[in-house]
Amino acid sequence: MAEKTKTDKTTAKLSEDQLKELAIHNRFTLKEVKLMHEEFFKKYPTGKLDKKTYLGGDFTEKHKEKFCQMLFDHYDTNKDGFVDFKELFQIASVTQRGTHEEKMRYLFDFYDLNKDGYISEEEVVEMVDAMKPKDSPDEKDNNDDTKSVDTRASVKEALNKLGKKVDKKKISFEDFLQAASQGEFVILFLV
Ligand SMILES: [Ca+2]
Ligand SMILES: [Ca+2]
Repeated sequence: MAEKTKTDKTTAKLSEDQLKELAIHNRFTLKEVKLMHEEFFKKYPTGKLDKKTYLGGDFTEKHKEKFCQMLFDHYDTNKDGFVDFKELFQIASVTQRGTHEEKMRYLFDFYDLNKDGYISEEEVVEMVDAMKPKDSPDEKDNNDDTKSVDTRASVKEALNKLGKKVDKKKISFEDFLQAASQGEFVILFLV
């Protein structure tokens, strides 16, 4: 049972046609896609990045592990427990070549943890908590509940600042976009 060998030969590299398709639909040149594809397979010969490898990477600071797990889950769009080249490429496509609205949509979807189309107070609290360093001296004596209360107060305050546009503390994508255009989302996401 423990022996679950992953001899998955189906995770072969993408074909030239598939790469061409990706390039066309994502505002990249074929040369750029090929290069990224090559780099990805050099790093992950199986074509799959698993969570353990991702979390063990240089970019994961210990206290941000929860946040990195959330990021990984967001990248893994088909929820098979791995991030493959196509999934990773989609991120590059949005962050490097996307329009402002596409980038905002991506950020919005990330914060919308339960994917109901709204960012709720709970979701912002959870995200902010995940991003907070867990080992700062001030917080050592506090338990998780106390920390959440502090976070909740800051989040409430930030949401109130968006109050005129936010209905019942739930932010729709339109609210989000409008707030972002006025620079207000910076307040919201840096509490
Ligand atoms: Ca996946
Ligand atoms: Ca939601």
